[in-house]
Order: sequence, then structure tokens, then C-alpha cells
Amino acid sequence: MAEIPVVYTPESLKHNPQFEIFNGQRTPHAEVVARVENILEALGACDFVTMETPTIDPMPWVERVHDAGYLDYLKRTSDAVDATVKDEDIQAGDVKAIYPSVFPLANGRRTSNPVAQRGTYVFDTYTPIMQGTYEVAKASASVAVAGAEKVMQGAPHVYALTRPPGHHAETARAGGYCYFNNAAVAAEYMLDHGAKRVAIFDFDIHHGNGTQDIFYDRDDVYFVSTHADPERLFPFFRGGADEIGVGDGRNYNFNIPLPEGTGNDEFHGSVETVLARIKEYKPDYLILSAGFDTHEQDPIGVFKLTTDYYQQLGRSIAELGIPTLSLQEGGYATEVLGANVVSYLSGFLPQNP
Ligand code: SP5
Ligand code: ZN
Repeated sequence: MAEIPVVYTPESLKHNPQFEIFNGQRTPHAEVVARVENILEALGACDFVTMETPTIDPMPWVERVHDAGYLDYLKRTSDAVDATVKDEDIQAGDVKAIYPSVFPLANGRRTSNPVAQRGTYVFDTYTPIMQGTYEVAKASASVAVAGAEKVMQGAPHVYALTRPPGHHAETARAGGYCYFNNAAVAAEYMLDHGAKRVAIFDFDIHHGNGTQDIFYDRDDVYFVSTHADPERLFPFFRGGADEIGVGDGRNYNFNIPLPEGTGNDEFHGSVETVLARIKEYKPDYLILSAGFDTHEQDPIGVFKLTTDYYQQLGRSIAELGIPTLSLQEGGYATEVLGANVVSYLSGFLPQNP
């Protein structure tokens, strides 16, 4: 029986954002520990995966992707959350967390005021920094790097259970529940170890603004994304079909925004377009930003993909014959998330005649 290596870290279970601020209200956070628990449970019951935990230090590649000032801010802030947020300022039972409240104006003025820095380095009110967030983001990036290493050692398909997710994190800003851009970190690892070209296909329902931002002026990483029209869904300010890259990166960024209500067949039509483009690019490796918030039951998604469909998606990707690394991004229908991951991974197995 062919096996699919899975890389994960128990550190992911320590990341516990409690609420996001939406419409000025505290609403339950969507990116919860139960997500990873559900995935681990489904993988545990699955006979074609082998599980391992990484030990590799991802920082050399994280530092290629992220701005030094941002990394410093995230470390300093996350180390000091318990001291910064006063006991009397939280509600009983809450985990202490820091959210931005003021965001930069377009005039470019810089400030070192800590309150201003929160909005400089975090672009929404959905992405809290808790005590230890830096460490858990680092552990998630380590899962991505270990996955990249396994693919480069010859595994045809590897699944890295990255949590927190990464694709919204830009060079110098966290957002969209993401702190370190795991896909970009994995791509940098591959390029650093001899890859000449890496393609990233992001099929999360949200546009991968962070990954786009990081590689926008480069032709050694081809970023392709299918997602809900940003006019309809987060991250709103990126994801248009007119964003094609700049300089050397011109024509190496490809966005396909899709309407609310997109189902299996329409989605797969776009997938075929994407895969044809990737084939033409002839990448050494393919990274998937695998978000399952396209599922019909997703509480924050607007597509209608079914659990069974993800097998077809996996199979079509596998048919390219390119070594692939799938990284977990979104997916908030917690009860079916593990089933969606397993369905997707089953598409990578050799087909029975
Ligand atoms: C990795 C990923 O999928 N990040 C997605 C971030 C999108 N966050 C949007 C949050 C929308 C606010 N939730 C309010 C729920 C109201 N029903
Ligand atoms: Zn998403």
C-alpha cells in the first residue's frame, strides 16, 4: 500500500485564539483547536498515512520571507502578552490577547508607538497575538519546512498539517489568522536546496494575499489562486484577476476569482485551467495552499464543494506528476474537516485498475 507522509506538530494544539472582533463585537474565533483535533482523528483512522513530527529550525527560511522588523515585533509582543494585558482588563476565563485598533494612514509616517505598531504589523482584528504565538507560528513553519524536505528527498506527495495557517501573512504583516507564511517558507526552502522553479496553487476560498505579496515581483515562484471574488469575501483588498505580477514577476501571478455559490463542476473547470498553466511553467515542485473552506458546510465560506469532490481535486493534481507538498490553510466546518482532508489525500493514491 502506498503511503502518504503526514507532518504535524502537537504545538498546534497550544494555539487557542478565542474571539475575533467583527462589527465591533467579539464573535467566536473560527480558527479553533478542534480543527486540528478533527484532522488528527480522521488521519488516525486512515490506513494510508504515516505520521511524523519535525525538529527542524525553520527560521533561516522564515527570515527570507518576512521583514526583520515584523519578526521582531511579533516576538517581542508575543513574549510580553501576559505582562502587557492586565488581569483586570480581561473577562473571566479569557486568554490574554492583543489586537490592533489603529491602522496606518497612507502618508507613510512611521512610528514606534506600541499601539500604532499593532496596526502596522497586523492588518485586521481577526488575528490576535497571545503569549507564545511567535513560538507556535514557528512550529507551524517547521512543519512546512519538514514537509518540503521530505518532498525533496523523493516522497511524491506530502501533507503538512500546518496550524496556524499562513497564506494571508504578508512580508511584514499578520492577518487572516496567519502569522508566518508557511507556503512561502516552504518555497524558499526548496529554492535554497536546488529547486529552480516552484509553483504554488492556493485553493483556499480566500485569496492568498500574503503569498502573492511575497512573490509578486519574482518569476521563480509562480503563484496561482482560485478564490471567492474579493468583492464578496475577505481579504477584499487583493485577489483581482488584474493582479498579474510586476517586473520579473509579470505574468507569474494568476488569480481566478469565482462567484458565490460555486459548485464542484464550475470549480473544477477553473482547476483544469490552473493545472494547465502550472504544467506549462514546468516547476520542479508544486506547493498546494490547501484550504477546505470551499466546502458546502463551511460557516464562513460561500462555495458548495462536497467532501467527495476533494478526491477528484487531489487526483487531478497528482496526475501532473510533479512532486507536491500540500499545506493546510483554512477550513472551518470543523466536524467534516478531517473527512475533507482524507478525501483529498486519497486522490493522490495510485488508482486501482
Ligand atoms: C486561513 C483563512 O482561511 N483565513 C480566513 C480569514 C477570514 N476571516 C474572516 C472572518 C469573518 C468574520 N467572522 C464573522 C462571523 C460572522 N458570522
Ligand atoms: Zn480561507
